[in-house]
Amino acid sequence: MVILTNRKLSHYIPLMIRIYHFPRTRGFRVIWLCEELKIPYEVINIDFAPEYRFGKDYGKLNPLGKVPTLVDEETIMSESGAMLQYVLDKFGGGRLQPGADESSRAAFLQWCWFGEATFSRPISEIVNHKRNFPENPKQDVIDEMKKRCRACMNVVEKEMEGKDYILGNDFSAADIMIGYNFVPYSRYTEEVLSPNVASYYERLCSREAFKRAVEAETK
Ligand SMILES: N[C@@H](CCC(=O)N[C@@H](CS)C(=O)NCC(=O)O)C(=O)O
Repeated sequence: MVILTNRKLSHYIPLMIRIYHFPRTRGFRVIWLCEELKIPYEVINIDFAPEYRFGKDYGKLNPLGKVPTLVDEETIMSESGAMLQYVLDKFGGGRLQPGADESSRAAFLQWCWFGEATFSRPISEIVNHKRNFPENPKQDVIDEMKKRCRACMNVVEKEMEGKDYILGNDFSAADIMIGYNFVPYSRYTEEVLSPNVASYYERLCSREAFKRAVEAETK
């Protein structure tokens, strides 16, 4: 694996999956999955300044100027959950997701979508609100988003009773979709993780692939 920073995109020939990333953002999900599957990938940590994100190079890959972006040959993607599904389907060989005919498939899809569409969303609203209105943040907006974050956390807390992973005994990519949220949750709501969630998160952090992913994104 090679880690590059701010490389000129136009001078670059892709040899493996590239993940345009910024440390401690959603691209971590993709890095973590690649580590779990032990497939080669490359991280390109971009300059997060709007001038770069909306500039002529990166702006072509990701018109919303967000991270992550995944590039695999001709394929360009800008939704982390879709990237996970793409990588699982193309390189996973059936690992880390139940098959379409398995009874846990619906739960798998449910928790993957919950991870981004429902749980990440209010966390991001707090981040965006503070970033866009640093001088004049609206506390009632932030409080409402914190309430929504807590509601998501309560759902996970209840679901994790007596379980190792969100689908039961087996780790899956749904744990990546959900688990990514725990650090920004604590940082932006200023709340500690509830007991079942805290031990779930510890279990996730103790995975070798998780540790390698942390190293890869911060190199
Ligand atoms: N739903 C998208 C969200 C992407 C997203 O919002 N990324 C954040 C970093 S985690 C970002 O680039 N924010 C900058 C902005 O919104 O301007 C995904 O899952 O990839």
